[in-house]
Amino acid sequence: MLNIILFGPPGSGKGTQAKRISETQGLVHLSTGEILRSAIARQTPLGILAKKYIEKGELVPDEDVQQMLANAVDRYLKEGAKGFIFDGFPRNLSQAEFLDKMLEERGMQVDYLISLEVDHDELVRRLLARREQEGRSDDTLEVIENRLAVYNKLTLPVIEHYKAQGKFYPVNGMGTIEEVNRRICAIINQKRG
Ligand code: B4P
Repeated sequence: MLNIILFGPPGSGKGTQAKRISETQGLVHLSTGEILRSAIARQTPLGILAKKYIEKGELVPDEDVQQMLANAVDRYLKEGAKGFIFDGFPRNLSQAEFLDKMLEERGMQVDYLISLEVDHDELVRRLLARREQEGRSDDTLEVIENRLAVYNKLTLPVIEHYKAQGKFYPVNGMGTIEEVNRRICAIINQKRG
């Protein structure tokens, strides 16, 4: 089992890189943002609730996201998953504590957290470019600035939680998708030995 958290602010490339790494490393890519967007599209009770938060750039309540994540982990474990890349989770300290406990109960652990570091202006530029291409409702300038503020206030402290466990690996997230991917793979390969 190998469980990696791919961490970083909105627009840092978490989703982009997690998808690639899951393919090359044979890990399940679990994106809470993607699961929530799918619930919104299907208009499930969770989707109807999540929409109100996502459109404002706020975090969806912990209990709902945590339950959703645990269900997804159990489903993939039943299918024989060999490990996970967590993308967009944990997003605050209580989610980090939940993740540690949930994995421990299943005989697993977070092996390490890879944190993508990107300048504020570049984050805004990438998300506005995505708005042009995909029209995501939370990629407007006002909502992007709120997502970044929420990240700085609630999500950044998660780094200290895993630093204290000796599991924190920062990566320069500036540059092309290929360049960033090579930096991430270098860490994974070094850890795998
Ligand atoms: P997410 O789906 O996680 O959205 P995100 O933070 O914007 O990251 P994403 O992975 O999509 O973007 P990426 O940086 O890869 O969350 C959306 C919302 O869901 C949250 O705001 C929250 O409301 C809710 N939510 C999710 N998880 C939650 C949780 N655990 N608890 C509570 N609420 C939760 O890419 C951005 C763009 O940059 C892309 O267009 C990409 O192509 C481009 N890009 C990537 N790398 C690049 C590079 N190197 N150069 C140029 N462009 C690049």
